[in-house]
Amino acid sequence: MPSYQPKPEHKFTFGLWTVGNIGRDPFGEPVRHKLSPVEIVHLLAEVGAYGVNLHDNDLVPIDATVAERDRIVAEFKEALAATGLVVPMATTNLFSDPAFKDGAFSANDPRVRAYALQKTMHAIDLGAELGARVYVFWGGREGVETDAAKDPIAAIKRTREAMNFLCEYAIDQGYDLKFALEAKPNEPRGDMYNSTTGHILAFIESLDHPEMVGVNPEVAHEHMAGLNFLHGVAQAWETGKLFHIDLNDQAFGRYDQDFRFGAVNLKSAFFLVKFLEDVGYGGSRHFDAHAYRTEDYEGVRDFARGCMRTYLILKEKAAAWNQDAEIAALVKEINADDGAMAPYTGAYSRDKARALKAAAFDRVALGARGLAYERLDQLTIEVLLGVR
Ligand code: DIG
Ligand code: MN
Ligand code: MN
Repeated sequence: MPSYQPKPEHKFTFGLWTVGNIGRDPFGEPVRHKLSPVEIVHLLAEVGAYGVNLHDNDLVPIDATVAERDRIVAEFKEALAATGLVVPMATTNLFSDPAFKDGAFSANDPRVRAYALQKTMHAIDLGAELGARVYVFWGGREGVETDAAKDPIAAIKRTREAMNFLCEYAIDQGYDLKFALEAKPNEPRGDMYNSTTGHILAFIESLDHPEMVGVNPEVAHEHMAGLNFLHGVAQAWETGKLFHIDLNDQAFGRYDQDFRFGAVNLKSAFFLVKFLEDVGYGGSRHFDAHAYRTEDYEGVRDFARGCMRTYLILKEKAAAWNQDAEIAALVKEINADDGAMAPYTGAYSRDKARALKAAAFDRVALGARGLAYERLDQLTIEVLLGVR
């Protein structure tokens, strides 16, 4: 029986805030005592994670002195050295402090916008110092409860100005960093800007340095918008912009549940894992999720192990799907091409257009053909259920 033991080459990572989540929610107080960043590093090492990610203030309190900051970072580095964990990604908390209650980069108050830039530059310095190669931006407060409060064009322009400034800062500092923007449609703001991965892919093209900016799609956030997560990830990948990914799970039409990976939509998790493995995605498999509020720290370990085990089990199911002869035959049949349409494909030409306009098609026959997707999907379900 395979062990499904996580290994460094699987690149499974967790944020300090994930297994460090103490179970506070809008309707209840914490249920778990707070772990220190060093304790979290050791917990992640124990369950077999490859890396640990962080917001600046997950590690360094917002009011820490420079000396305190340096001590905390030194202790954290010792824990990393002792466990072998790495820090592939870092990010800024621009959503917890009341100063950001109206957003950070898009805030109406120019002092807040300037403070957000200052805080992010210090956080980028911290991430670079810890060896991060990807820097995530999640605009947790970039939004409105009423559109009376903010001009959406102003919000876009302010965010673009901030991203251009910070790209230049990273270049000026000589940091080998890629920026990954993370979308979410709402929560904690009533409505958030850059609400889906698609919005962000368009936004990136308007930046001064689009080549260093990509996306960090999160399962729960696209599901909150009622979207097919794989399609957003595929579009990001196809344009070379899948710089990072936040794996978790989420029932459609709910608040951001950040469930254990595969805990709700096993079939969509399967197609996602199959895609990432088929295309050879080489980035972190980052679980931006947390244990149920019902759990103690043994349950938190179960949560973390479950994220990684489910990924590895689905990776094995994806290989089985790819190797299944009946599935392969159906996929071949579905994509059959006798070359008859070749004269009409590819780049436009006037002759091609003329010939195609004159071509005869049997529309009724085109519509009558059965496509056997029921058979193919049933076979997929049976691979997932372990009977193939
Ligand atoms: C929430 O999904 C966000 C924050 O946790 C963090 O800024 C980002 C990093 O993955 N995800
Ligand atoms: Mn989330
Ligand atoms: Mn996330």
